[in-house]
Amino acid sequence: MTETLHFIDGQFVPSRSGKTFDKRSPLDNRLMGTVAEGGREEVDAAVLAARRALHGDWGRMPVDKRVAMLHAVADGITQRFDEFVAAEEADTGQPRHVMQHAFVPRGAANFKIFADIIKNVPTESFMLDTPDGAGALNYAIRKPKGVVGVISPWNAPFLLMTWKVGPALACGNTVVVKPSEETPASATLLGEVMNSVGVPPGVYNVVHGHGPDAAGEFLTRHDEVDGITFTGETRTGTAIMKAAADGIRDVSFELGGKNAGIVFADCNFDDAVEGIFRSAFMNTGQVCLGTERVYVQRPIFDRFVAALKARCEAVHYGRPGAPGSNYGPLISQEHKAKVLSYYAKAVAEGATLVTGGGVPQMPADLAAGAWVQPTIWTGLPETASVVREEIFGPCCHIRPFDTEAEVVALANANRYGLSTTIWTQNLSCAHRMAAAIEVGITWVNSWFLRDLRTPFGGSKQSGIGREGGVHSLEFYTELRNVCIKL
Ligand code: NAD
Ligand code: 6OD
Repeated sequence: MTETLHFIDGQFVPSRSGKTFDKRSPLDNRLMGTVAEGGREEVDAAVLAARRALHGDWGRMPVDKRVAMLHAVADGITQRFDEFVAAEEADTGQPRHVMQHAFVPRGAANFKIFADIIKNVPTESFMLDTPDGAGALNYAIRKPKGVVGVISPWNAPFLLMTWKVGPALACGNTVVVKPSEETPASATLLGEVMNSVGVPPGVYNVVHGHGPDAAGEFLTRHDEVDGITFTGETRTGTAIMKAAADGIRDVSFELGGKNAGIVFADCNFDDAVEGIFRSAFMNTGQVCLGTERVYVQRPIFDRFVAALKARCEAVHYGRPGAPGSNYGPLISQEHKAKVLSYYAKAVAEGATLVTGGGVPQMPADLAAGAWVQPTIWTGLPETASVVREEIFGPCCHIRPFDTEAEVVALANANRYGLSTTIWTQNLSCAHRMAAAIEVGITWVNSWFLRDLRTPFGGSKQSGIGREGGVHSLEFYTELRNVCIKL
């Protein structure tokens, strides 16, 4: 049994109230331990510690030293790689290879990339002509935004939390993180790394707890928080934006998606099947960039559906690291109930069930876990719930199309605009599609292939702002202009 504590001002502490909540394993619903339930007092203590650090050692630290420290954080993560993998595995139940090859290495990379970027960022300057001929020099300086509230979800906890904390710290801010209540472990472990490499107390703080009327909301409403960066559901984004409006605080949002995968008849067939399989079913479909709507050009439609069905039926459910296991459970019993309610709705609304649609037969020791089958439907209109709404589970609806214009209209007819994946060997078609589809990220013949220097974020109701590379600086710094009359 574990006891997960807050990390405030460099110390691991319980809640003053003594309140905790239970953490259960997604694999078998076993009680794994308790997590401190933060309230106003913990949020207040963390934010004030962050404010002190901002004006103290961290604020005064030369950039070179800060950059070296963030490299040391990245190295510290790498040195404790197996512990981070174990923490993520225990919280999410996802396959070990996903943690080892994708999610945990990104934690270290998220610190390195922004440390390197901050060393090399130029600022603009202008020479102004003045009537007396002397001129005036304008130049911009970048300052940290201040105390940044980071609110993160459970689906790729360490990757997504460090994707915010890395640039925030690189830019000289201090942070208070409120990780998802479902996945508290890796954020807490990172506190140990911060202490071990000498990051000053108060620079990185973690308060555990829930969202509405709890630690999450208290953080977003705190007067001493200068900006809020959030990844999660669109409707939570709405609540956070309202809270931020009260203090005129800036927000950066990475929200939900209902992403289209588009497969043209001229694609490399095997690559497309594998690519769509990954985009729809990796992490048990719990990826914001994942594909829940698939459009396949008519000449290859039946063959594609059959191939994807076969791929789904070949998954191996199991514990992370068990021989052959490549498919995990959903995050929780609540999420399982939500996904299964969509499985029922799809059938009620007239779907043809190609595969899945329920709960797999599991061995006795895993039977109580949050397992659901990878599921494919066809035959639904675009108005059906499972075609319009984000489910965030291992499922997709596949529909045939004939022309480029038709599929562009289908893909765009949704309130979300996060990402798309397009499979074709016709590069001109790929360029036309990329320009026409209303999303923040288009992948062609690939999916979730990330270059951290590029702008990342969502269009429409999938987000506000772009992070990644120098774009992260737009949120995590304030630009000030200085004008000197010569
Ligand atoms: P969620 O919105 O339920 O929770 C995210 C975080 O917000 C949690 O820490 C939660 O405690 C907190 N929270 C909830 N209500 C709050 C409130 N009123 N005030 C302050 N904090 C609050 O999301 P989730 O279920 O953890 O994650 C899944 C969602 O995240 C999906 O919609 C997915 O698409 C989205 N997501 C988006 C991206 C992206 O890059 N666009 C990435 C990952 C996940
Ligand atoms: O790769 C990233 O930076 C990122 N934010 C990924 C989001 C994954 C969503 O589940």
